[in-house]
Amino acid sequence: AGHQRHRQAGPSTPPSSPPNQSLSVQRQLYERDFPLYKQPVEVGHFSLDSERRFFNDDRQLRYYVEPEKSCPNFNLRDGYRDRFIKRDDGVKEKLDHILRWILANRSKLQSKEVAASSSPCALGVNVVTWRGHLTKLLTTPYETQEGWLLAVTRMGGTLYISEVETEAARRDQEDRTERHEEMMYWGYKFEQYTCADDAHSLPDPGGVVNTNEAFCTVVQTRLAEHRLLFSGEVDCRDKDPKAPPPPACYIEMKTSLEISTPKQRSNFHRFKLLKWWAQSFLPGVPRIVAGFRDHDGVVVSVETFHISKISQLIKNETNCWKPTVCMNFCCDFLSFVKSIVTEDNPREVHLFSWEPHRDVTYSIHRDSQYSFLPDWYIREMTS
Ligand code: 0WD
Ligand code: CA
Repeated sequence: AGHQRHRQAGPSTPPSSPPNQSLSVQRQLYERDFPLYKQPVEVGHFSLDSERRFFNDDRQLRYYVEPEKSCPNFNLRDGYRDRFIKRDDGVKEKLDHILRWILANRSKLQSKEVAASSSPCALGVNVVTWRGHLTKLLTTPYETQEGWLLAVTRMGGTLYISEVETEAARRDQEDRTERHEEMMYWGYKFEQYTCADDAHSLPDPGGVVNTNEAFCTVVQTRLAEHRLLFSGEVDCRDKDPKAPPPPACYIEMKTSLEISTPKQRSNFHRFKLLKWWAQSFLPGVPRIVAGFRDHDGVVVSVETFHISKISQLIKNETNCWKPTVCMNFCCDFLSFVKSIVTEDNPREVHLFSWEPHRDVTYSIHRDSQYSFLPDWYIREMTS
């Protein structure tokens, strides 16, 4: 079990100014100018095949095929019983795929600037994580339902951030209804109706949906002083060979209940678009293709959302979210983590924890169940 650490000064904090021991998530604290967020650059990608095997290539990348009609009548329930192979979500992969990618591509990462600097950090980045974990941070100031646990380890000057499932999330997963279980399939089925395996072929709605398969982009960017390296799953790309290079050619696919009342529209803007925006803004994916479905899982319309236009779209909504609050909170959280996690030790984990209506706090664990950097990675990076 962990214990709250009492004030302890690290190398970057003189004894006279110990780091704060908690971080507030109150929105008004983050309403300032939009922080610097450099255009994300794709530094690589990888694929996970139907058996969840890692490949350092883009074999799983798919190509978007615009539906024939704007009202396409896709039945998202088709194949749920007989043509669906679901990934085993009991297997916790933590950062493993990203770490494999890093080992296979180390030479591409170390810039001259880093190699020449006086305090070289092995990778030249401050933070390594999944895009999905950063999405959770961006939406935290507006989240009232679900908390999170993020495990952090510093090694070679880089902070590795990996999510730990909360008790509440584990319960929710166990209590999922049959209907909810099926609805989780609908998003993948929509991808199958709209994505083809290569630029010249058509989607195959008669095939099997296998959620082991994934194509992930690895991007590098900077949020204020934090150099970030993260990976995110990408649904498909523009099939035009003249489309801009990644990540600008990527497209995120989503499904959502059709909007029929002003209340539904307002909720869509205030809650769903926040999550959609945060997820795609982070890696620089410029557009989302949304399939609006009815209660029976039939897609009744398809609409494109441009990420750069979402903040305009929501401006007339009262009590709405602000991109600047999301980004400033994430930036301050990373600075908070950096001030707390000062010991370079792959076996130590600081577990940052947050529940709605609370501050972010942390506990420290050594050689515990929370350690997440695998030996094969530690060995390779410290030799
Ligand atoms: O084991 C874990 N605790 C996690 C594993 C947590 C988060 C991610 N992952 C892994 C999976 O290997 C997955 O391939 O990350 C990959 C996706 O990472 P991400 O892009 O950082 O995650 P996120 O942005 O939350 O999700 C992107 C897509 C989702 O699409 P929608 O449109 O529903 O947001 O990745 C899928 C899902 O299709 N996805 C997952 N696939 C497999 N395992 C998972 C997951 N745990 N979470 C989301
Ligand atoms: Ca998606």
